[in-house]
Amino acid sequence: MKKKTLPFDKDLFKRSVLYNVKTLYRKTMEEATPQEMYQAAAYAIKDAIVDHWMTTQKAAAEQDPKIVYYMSMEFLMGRAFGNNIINLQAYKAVKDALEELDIDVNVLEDQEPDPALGNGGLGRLAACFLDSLSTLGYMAYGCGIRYKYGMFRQKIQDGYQVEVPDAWLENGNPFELRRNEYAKEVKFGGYVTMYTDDMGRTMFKQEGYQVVKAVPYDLPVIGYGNGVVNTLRIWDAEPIQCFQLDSFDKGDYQKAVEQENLASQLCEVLYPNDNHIAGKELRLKQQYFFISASVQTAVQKYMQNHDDLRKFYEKAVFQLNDTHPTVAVAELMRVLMDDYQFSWDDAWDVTTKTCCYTNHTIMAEALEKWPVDLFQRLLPRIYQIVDEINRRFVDQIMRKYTGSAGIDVQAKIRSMAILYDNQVKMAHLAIVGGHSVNGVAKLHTEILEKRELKDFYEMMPEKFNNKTNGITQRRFLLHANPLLAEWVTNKIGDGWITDLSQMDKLKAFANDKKAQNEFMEIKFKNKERLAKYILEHNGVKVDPKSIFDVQVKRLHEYKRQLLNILQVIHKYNDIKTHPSKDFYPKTYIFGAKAAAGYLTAKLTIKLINSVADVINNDPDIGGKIKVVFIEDYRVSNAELIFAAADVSEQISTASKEASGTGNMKMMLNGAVTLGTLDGANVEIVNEVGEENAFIFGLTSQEVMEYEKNGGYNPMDIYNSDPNVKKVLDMLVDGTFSEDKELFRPLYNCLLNTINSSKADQYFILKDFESYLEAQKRISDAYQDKKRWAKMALLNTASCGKFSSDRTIKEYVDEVWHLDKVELQ
Ligand code: T68
Repeated sequence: MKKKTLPFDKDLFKRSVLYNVKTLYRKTMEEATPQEMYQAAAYAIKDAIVDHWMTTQKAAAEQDPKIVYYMSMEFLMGRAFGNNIINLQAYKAVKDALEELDIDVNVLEDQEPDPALGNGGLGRLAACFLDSLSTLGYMAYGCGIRYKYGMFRQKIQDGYQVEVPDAWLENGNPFELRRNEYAKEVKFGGYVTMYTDDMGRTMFKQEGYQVVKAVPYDLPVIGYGNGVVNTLRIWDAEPIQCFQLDSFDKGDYQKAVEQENLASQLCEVLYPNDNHIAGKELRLKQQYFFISASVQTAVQKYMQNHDDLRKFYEKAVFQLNDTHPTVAVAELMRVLMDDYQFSWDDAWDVTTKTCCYTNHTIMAEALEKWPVDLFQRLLPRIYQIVDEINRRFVDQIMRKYTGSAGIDVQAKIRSMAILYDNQVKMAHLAIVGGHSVNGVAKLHTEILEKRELKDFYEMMPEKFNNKTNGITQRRFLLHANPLLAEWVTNKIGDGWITDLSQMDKLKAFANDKKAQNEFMEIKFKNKERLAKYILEHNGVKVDPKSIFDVQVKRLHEYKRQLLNILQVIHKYNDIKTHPSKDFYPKTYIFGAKAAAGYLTAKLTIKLINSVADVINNDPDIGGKIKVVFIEDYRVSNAELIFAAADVSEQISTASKEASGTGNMKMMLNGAVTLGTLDGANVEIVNEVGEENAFIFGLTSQEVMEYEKNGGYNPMDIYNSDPNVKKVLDMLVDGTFSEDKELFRPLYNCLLNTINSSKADQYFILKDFESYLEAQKRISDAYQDKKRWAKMALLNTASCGKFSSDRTIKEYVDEVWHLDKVELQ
């Protein structure tokens, strides 16, 4: 039976590209620049999308399904053009049409800036979820911020990271629609007054505030092959125009200027921190800005075709992507009580049934807390509501635990109150104000339940659940690795595109010599593709026959890029001292952005580049190892990198990486995991089998045990392990920099001679030996071509669980309870 595919009119597309070039630029195809051609083609694709978009919205209006609002400060979407035509099932038609116009689709795709409205895993997860929601046919809105500048572009100068603004909107965004008609007002500051309404009720009102206009821009999110198009709605801030004159007349010129400044600053730039909260006032403003606009929109949309707002939660659910959108709890309360005259209890019932919270990290520096005075000054009415939520919750704690044997009620309040120590604890507000709390991998959820959020779990176990992360195979295989995608389809059909569990069928080929050869041949071609990119961008020639050992992710101490580069230094020493020893060539590939103010992370980047310089230019090494730092790691080059990886470095300190998703993307592309038993690695190893992964290091139990007992003394290892001593000494003996002191801070992080309990907080030296040994096992395994091919193939074959389609199904079945929208 031939499967139905979406119709796509290739000739119309061609005509519309020509027409667009003419009307947008007054040019012919011959005169147009590649950027202009890209714009023309993107607008032509948008035309095709809009039809599906309208059909979807019409069907949704008729069928009235429940909608999920995925609220997130970050959506790391990556380029849209290629992904859109893939999901429209029009990639080939578009490629052919463009060829007929003498345009290479790849060249065109490279014209698109990579929208980087996110830092890393959390933002990319949001993007994968939207893709899955549309593909599965559920109605969803992504709600976020249209940052003028996204994640900075990274330049490497003299080995150092330099941040360059990311002006992604410079040439406009052909896929977006400005929806002025849905603009909302968002209020900041001022004070709260009380009044009695016509019915004699006590009401509250914010006065003397500043106001900005929130204007939504809609981006289409296309389901694969089903015609469903959802909306990513990102908000921009604009000054309320007429106000300026009015207030000038009233002599309130100062305020008018302040409002204008506020509007111009609000959406200027994404905070570039991953797993770290800077606690800046503007950040809280950003949070309330997009949440207030989104909550108002959701309520108004519901009220268009329903009359009983007490049943709001039957048609809407808010998923809060970490604590950053948590003011949604109080904002929904405010709208229900102040705008719709709900009683507290009715508003609370609706709010808790609507909100759900996902935790993405246990890193202490990422826990969001706001000083009460700042919070109260900026959001006076919201603060009042949070204060009351807290009062009632503390009351509940006291009622539950007072008189219980062996329970210290004050300790419970200390650990769970929303307001404590003059701080607003956003995670606590999210847990109390919703009905679902989830971690992002089994181990992570267990750690939340047993340790980080233990008291909450004991008090309200029914709220807790796990949703192991996933990734979309449409972007990370079908688009990123067309050769492998085609091979998989030839072997098992194309069902995997929307049902990744079908990858299991590939297991039948694990011992098939021909299949193994084909698989490795494809990997080789992808390595050649990456080698070309590296030559072009780094000027370094790498050998595609060498093992491509890859660690790409944000730079953070807990992710332990430092462990990796120390191991490389050791390998370098080893080859220098034993030049004739058999050693299989390896290319170590790094890619990582460091938050602009994170000095240790930035210095680690410099170290990697300095080590690369020394090793790549040392004739004694003869190319046996190469080290490459890929500049400006982002979604678009990630697609090339994942496809080419042999080894996937997932080496975080056990217990610190909540899940990881790069691990899944590499597994999908047939890379073998070299990792600790952390985050989703645990589940990856479970799926693929221990014999098809390389696991090393302390377990999370062991790490947590050490932490409880004040750490360990790395000096003991330094003194007893000559390998470790030599490598560490090289950090400060001038081998990698003329200035011997340059890398001293990294040395001191590992060996804090003043305070040993502050030393090596991420257990790098503790895991060093075990890591070296795992690296050796990898090199041995790779030389057995058959064994490696089988392992790599089995990784691809075992990745079924890690589709974001599976994650979304679990959210739908267990938390959101959405209905599918049916298109005729
Ligand atoms: C990541 N978190 C987790 N945070 O580190 C990763 N933080 O293990 C997990 O796989 C991923 O989330 C998806 O669940 C982040 O990416 C941030 O980016 C972030 C941003 C702002 C403030 C704090």
